[in-house]
Amino acid sequence: AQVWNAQELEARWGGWWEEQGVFRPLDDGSKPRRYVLDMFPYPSGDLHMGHAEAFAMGDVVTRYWMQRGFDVMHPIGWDSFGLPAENAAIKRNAHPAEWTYKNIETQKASFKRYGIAVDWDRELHTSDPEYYRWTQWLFQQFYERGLAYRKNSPVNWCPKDQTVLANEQVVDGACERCHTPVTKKALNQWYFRITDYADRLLDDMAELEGNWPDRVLAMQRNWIGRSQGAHVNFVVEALQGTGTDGEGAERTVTVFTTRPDTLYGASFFVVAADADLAEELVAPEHAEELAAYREQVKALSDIERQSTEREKTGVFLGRYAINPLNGEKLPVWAADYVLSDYGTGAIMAVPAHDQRDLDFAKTFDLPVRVVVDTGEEDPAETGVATSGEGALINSGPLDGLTKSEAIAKAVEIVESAGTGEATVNFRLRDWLLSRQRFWGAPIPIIHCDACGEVPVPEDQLPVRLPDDLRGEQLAPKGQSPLAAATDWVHVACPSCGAPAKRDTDTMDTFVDSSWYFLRYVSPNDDTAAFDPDAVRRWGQVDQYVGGVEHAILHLLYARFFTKVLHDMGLIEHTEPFKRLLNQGQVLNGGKAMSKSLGNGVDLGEQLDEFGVDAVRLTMVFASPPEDDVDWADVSPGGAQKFLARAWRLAQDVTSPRGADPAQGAVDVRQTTHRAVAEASSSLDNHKFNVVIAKTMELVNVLRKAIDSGAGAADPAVREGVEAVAVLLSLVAPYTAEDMWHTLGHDDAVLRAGWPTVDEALLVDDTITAIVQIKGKVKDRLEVPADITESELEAKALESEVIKGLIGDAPVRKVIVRAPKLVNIVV
Ligand code: ANZ
Ligand code: ZN
Repeated sequence: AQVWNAQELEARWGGWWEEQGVFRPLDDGSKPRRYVLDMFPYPSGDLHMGHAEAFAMGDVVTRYWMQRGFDVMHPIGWDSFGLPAENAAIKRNAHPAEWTYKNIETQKASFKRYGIAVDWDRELHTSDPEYYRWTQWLFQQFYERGLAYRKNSPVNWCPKDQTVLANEQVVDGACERCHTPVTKKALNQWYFRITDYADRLLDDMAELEGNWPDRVLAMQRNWIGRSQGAHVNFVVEALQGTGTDGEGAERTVTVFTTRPDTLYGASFFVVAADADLAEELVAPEHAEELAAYREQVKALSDIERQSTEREKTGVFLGRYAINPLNGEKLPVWAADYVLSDYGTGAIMAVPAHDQRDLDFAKTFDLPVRVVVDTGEEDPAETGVATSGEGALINSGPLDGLTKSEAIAKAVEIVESAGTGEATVNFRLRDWLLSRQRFWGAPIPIIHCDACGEVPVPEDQLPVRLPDDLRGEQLAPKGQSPLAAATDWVHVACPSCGAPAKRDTDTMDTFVDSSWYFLRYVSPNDDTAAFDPDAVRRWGQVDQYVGGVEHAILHLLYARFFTKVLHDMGLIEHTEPFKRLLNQGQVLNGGKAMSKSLGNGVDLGEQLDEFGVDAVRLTMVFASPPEDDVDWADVSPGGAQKFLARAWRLAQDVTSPRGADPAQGAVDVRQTTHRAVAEASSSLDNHKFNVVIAKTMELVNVLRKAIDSGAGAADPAVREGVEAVAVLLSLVAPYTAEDMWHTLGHDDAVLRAGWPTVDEALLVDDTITAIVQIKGKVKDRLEVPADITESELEAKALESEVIKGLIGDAPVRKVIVRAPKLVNIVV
């Protein structure tokens, strides 16, 4: 007798699906379209367990929608620019492309073995000139619209790696790669003006509600950080020599506050120590002290600066700011806990109601004045600022008002006096996109002494990376390695012809991944980044699948790009990803796999030992897709046994194709139709593990039917086994395909179509209803499945058991949930 053998099945069907074009969408309008996308992999080496988990989940959705009759596009590509390739090249005296494309070949072979239903014809690499040409083109579109610009500003700088770091690359104040403390350095860098889209990035989240995980929406919202508040102007007195204002002139400094109601509680004024403003305001006798303090602040990260654990530090500037509401003079300080790039970089300090201000006031012995009576103890005594609701006190015209009334009133007063206005402030910063690195898309700008910034003409794109730099030449040296490629750098200005220089920075790889989902619709188009008609046909990504580590930046940037492209009139939709699924992690022994713990599991070894199908099935069966899978707790060996059992069913069926299942055993048919119905609803609710549980139940019933009953010749058994093959086609492609062909079909099982459920087979004739008294189960009744609420109530109250228990006690309430439950309250 034949036995189920994973290697044999993989050899038999590997490559066949691609030959048959099973994974390629028709794109001819004959069926409704669906677009499924897994976040594309970085080609760091071979596939690992994390990929295996993520892609197994995305594939369930893809294959299910294919079976349901959709024309599904499920593409794959490679996020193939980035630092690891550059580091490997430096170490091996090679070019980053060598390492990158070799890894891609390895990973690609593994993906094919893993049987993912992707259309390989759409494969893309972000490091191909055919791709980055359009990344550069998009940069220029942004540039023309004023959405890409250069500015000189302090950026995170790793003194060891000699490169700029994005905020997310700074972990606890240190470089995430080499752990060197990060400093700030003023540099001229490129930015995307994502802050122009802050409101829309927030507001459009309404349409994602319920379709994206709540925690991801919360993280996006928090990152954008909209604060409702006011700008209030303070006049800083007797300031000498402020340029155009002349000698002795006054100078207005604006603060951002979310609590204008507390204006009467302001007792000092603070500007960010690292802001130019601090230097402009400082009185000459304090200038030296400030300069020393600024040096000290430079070395700190924003996180350290805002830490509540650190002792507050600061320098008095010898100036006073006048409170526009009551004319009070507030001493002006410079401190590091106020950030230069948030709000206006200056605050009015209200120590009674803001903990940071209170800590500062305690350190420097500054006054604390309560202006909101919250009923709590005096902050000056307790050291705890109060932020609750209460009536205003010590606040002149605001006295007696509630917090929100006082906010409105204070805004009204400053607005009518012309000393302030209501405003909205965002935490979101513009996106710093330039990197002093080699392996990325060159910024397509030429710098000319006469003309300034000149975009490379469109017909000269792509600006290709030079291919003659190797090893040490790629190492970071405080400026981009491209600066050393002299032949490459020196060009004629496209505008005036004079000698000019290329921009030597490359783009953050997040730029590449902000539009790749659009490229897939027309991956070989060499006339445009994407074909707008094709984008219209496919629309949004219907289901996006990827890790929660991308919950903020990648998704935010992709959303931003989508909105800009919409505004350019190139696409209709404004959100890229309709539904988002964050798959869990694969752990081992309850912990993330890591080299240092030595608990890594090698995917290749698992596949060799158990076969692709058993590994995939184990991933999906372990838990709902969002939950982590602990590889120490699962049993790929058990999955193998189950697959072998399912596979044997197909070998045993003897009834011919097309036999009428209605002639077969009804109980077998009921199990089949119930399994399919429950699988459908579980798939719609992303409970993929339940699908497997239902399939297992069905396999058991079919085995029994074959071994006894009407046996292998029963057409109801054939119907059931065909359903098993279709259900398994979502997770165990090799086994399912083989079963399908054993059952006499020639076409791919993915083209079988989802079994049609006969509703009549779903209803049980009778059902067991539970009768409770005050929530405790007291009796069980066999009732018709379609019993009405009033019939069920009557039956319950007539039950001898229940009558005996209730006795003479009056029935106060009867809750009925037909056909399953009655709860009587006495
Ligand atoms: C007075 C005040 C009184 C404040 C009070 C708070 C409570 P969010 O909600 O995060 O927007 N602030 C403004 N700019 C700042 C900066 N550059 N660095 C550090 N802190 C800054 O916070 C806004 C509040 O944070 C502002 O409202 C300001 O303090 C402070 F009982 O003004 B508040
Ligand atoms: Zn020029």
